[in-house]
Amino acid sequence: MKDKIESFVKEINHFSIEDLQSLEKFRIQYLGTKGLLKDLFGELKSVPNEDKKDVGQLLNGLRSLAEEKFNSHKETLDSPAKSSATIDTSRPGENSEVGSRHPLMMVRSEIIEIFSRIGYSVSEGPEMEDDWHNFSALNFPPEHPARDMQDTFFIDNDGKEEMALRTHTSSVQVRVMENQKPPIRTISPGRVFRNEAISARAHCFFHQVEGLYIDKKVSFADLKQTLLYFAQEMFGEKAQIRLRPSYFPFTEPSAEVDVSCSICNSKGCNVCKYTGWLEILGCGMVDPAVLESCGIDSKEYSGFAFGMGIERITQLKYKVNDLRLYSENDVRFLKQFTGGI
Ligand code: 2U9
Repeated sequence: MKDKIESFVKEINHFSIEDLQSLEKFRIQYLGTKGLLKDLFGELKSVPNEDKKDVGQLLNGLRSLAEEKFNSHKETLDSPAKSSATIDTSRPGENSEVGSRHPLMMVRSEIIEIFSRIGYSVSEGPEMEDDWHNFSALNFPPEHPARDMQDTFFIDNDGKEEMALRTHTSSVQVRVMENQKPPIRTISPGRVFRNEAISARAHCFFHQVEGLYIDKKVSFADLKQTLLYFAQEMFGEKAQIRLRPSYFPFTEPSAEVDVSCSICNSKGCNVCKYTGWLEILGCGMVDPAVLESCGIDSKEYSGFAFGMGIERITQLKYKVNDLRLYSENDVRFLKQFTGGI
């Protein structure tokens, strides 16, 4: 009996199954109700008792072999795409979709390119900051509202010095000033965080690019010319800017900057709210107290700084009116920006 089983193992292994017909033949011959296995299990009765266990195990192995062979060929023949014999090699390939760059990253790259053409380097730094780099070195008074939990995300630091998610990338520039001697000409793009309810016009995080230029005899005229250059590179050569006096703890004097509305050629439309101007950034001369805090002699050096929200520039360039669209990853929105740099 044992020899018989061994010869059937060989027979099953050599049985060639090439199509559904030969598969059915195999099933009937070995696994069917009148098949070989049924007969062999019937013969088990006449095997001497002392051999029954061994022969039974061999028969179970033979049945598994036949079942596995049947099942694996059935699977292949039932799904012809998997069988190499049925692949249509003349069929044209399927296109895989090409992704697109995020609009904020496209505008970020464009801003970096514009400033790198006039000698600005790019500086990056941590998103989690200490009080000194985010507030104190930048001349924020102790009672300033930005230091409040309502405006800033503070982080418990296991009993060590309290940390915060940076509220601007000025903190990166404080680090540059602490580590580098002037002349300094750098921009710092990055994500910043504010404790705000999310709506179409506000978000708890957004992206900034801040700029800093420190050297001997840097003037407000240098600042104005740099910003005019930026506006014309970003919004077209006809773009004009205007400066309105403002206040920031870290700059003195300070200004907010508007660019002429390119949609209506400054004639007035609903985008510029019939003023002909669109606010794009804030700027000013670095407060001497900030220079001194960062180890730079304010009698020898002066500097200017500016800051802009990348979302705001993208909104004006691509007419995106809801801030939430930037972080929802809706492909219907993102697909519209294919082909950017
Ligand atoms: C140092 C000193 C001064 C960066 C500046 C602004 C003005 C400004 C806002 C624009 C829109 C922030 O994203 S926003 O909400 N920024 O108005 N930022 S001056 O001043 C600095 C930076 C670094 C050491």
